[in-house]
Amino acid sequence: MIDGMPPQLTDTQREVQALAREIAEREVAPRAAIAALAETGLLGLTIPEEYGGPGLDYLSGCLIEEELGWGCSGIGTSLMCNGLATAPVLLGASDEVKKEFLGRLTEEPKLASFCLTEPDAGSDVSGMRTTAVKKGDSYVINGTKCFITNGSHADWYTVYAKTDKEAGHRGISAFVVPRELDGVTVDKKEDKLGQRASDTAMISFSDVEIPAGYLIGEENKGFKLAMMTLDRTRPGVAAMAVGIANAAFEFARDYAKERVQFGVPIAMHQAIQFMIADMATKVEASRLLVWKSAVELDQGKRNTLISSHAKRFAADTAMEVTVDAVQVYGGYGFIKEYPVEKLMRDAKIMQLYEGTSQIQRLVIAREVLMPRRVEEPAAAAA
Ligand code: COS
Repeated sequence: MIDGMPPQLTDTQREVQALAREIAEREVAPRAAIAALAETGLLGLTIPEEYGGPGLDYLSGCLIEEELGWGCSGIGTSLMCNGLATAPVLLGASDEVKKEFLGRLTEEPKLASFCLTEPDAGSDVSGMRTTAVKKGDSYVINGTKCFITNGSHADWYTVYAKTDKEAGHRGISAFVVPRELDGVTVDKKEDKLGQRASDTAMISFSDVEIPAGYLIGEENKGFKLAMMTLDRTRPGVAAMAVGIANAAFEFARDYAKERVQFGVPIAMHQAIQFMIADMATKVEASRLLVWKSAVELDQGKRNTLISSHAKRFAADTAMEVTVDAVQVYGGYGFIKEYPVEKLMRDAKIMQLYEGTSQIQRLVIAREVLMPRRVEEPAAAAA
């Protein structure tokens, strides 16, 4: 890719994109079923071939996420969550841990979850209270994590915990915690505004003892692993937001050509035309940001800035475009029988999870005003 130019998709990437659209149309949009979808191979896209995964590049992953978001972002989130849980493992875990836990996901259609957020620590990651205390060859984990996607169904969790309570972000470590261990409980399944097809749960860890080898990377380096993970997953979330926005745009465009008011299709009224035009521009611009953020990852570059640009802009776009799509539908837009109110409800989470739009602005402002050289943990160099 020439700097600043949109990438040209390869034939393989075009095939992946077409396949994802076909699956979204055939399986996702009409009926949501994780098990059936898992058989299509859409779980764990970025797991390398040596661990049994397809080892897809990030851009291909984003093409798939956009199409799934177009079909149903709740299902998309459920399917893509393994990518979030496995990213820190791929970045920093020992080969033994990678083989065991990535293997669990590639041998069978199983799920894994990423446990960072806590009831009192959302945007402020360093405020977490979960602790991991070293005891001989083990760590003992205590704490509660909330808003965990696929939490009720996960086979294992990536859990962040304080290994040094006094050290702020420099006292956090990451671990793999198998679900089957004593002390792991699913406390609460959340009832949500949107993405109702995805499972969101609260998980508690009460004196959960794990082998010391389940530490991911170095002790007290978990915060950076979390940030590096989000750099890698935000493009995919942004891609899903593009899918939602694109679906809302397509519905609004088609409806505007059919709905007749004042004797002409409403698409003939400039008030509607300008809304449709703005939707089209925003979808297009979001997609370009997403692709650029994914391509930088595929080129091995640190993509923090562009990743936040993409997540912020695509999430806000999804919200704006879906609200406008409801407006184009008028009163029908408010009725559940019509497709756009669901898209509007689903869009809201895009501005909240994996870093709110305000956190993305914070990251952007820091990167623009005070760019700094970030030392990434050694295990993550590859
Ligand atoms: N990659 C690697 N390292 C990074 C990094 C990145 N993208 N971003 C920050 N770091 C490093 C910094 O270099 C700094 O390193 P040192 O310890 O060597 O100084 C350290 O991490 C702390 O960075 P910073 O001072 O920016 O941390 P803050 O506590 O101010 O937090 C925000 C930064 C707010 C951006 C972070 O907490 C965040 O992203 N919060 C949102 C979390 C989120 O998305 N939650 C959603 C749930 S996950 S589904």
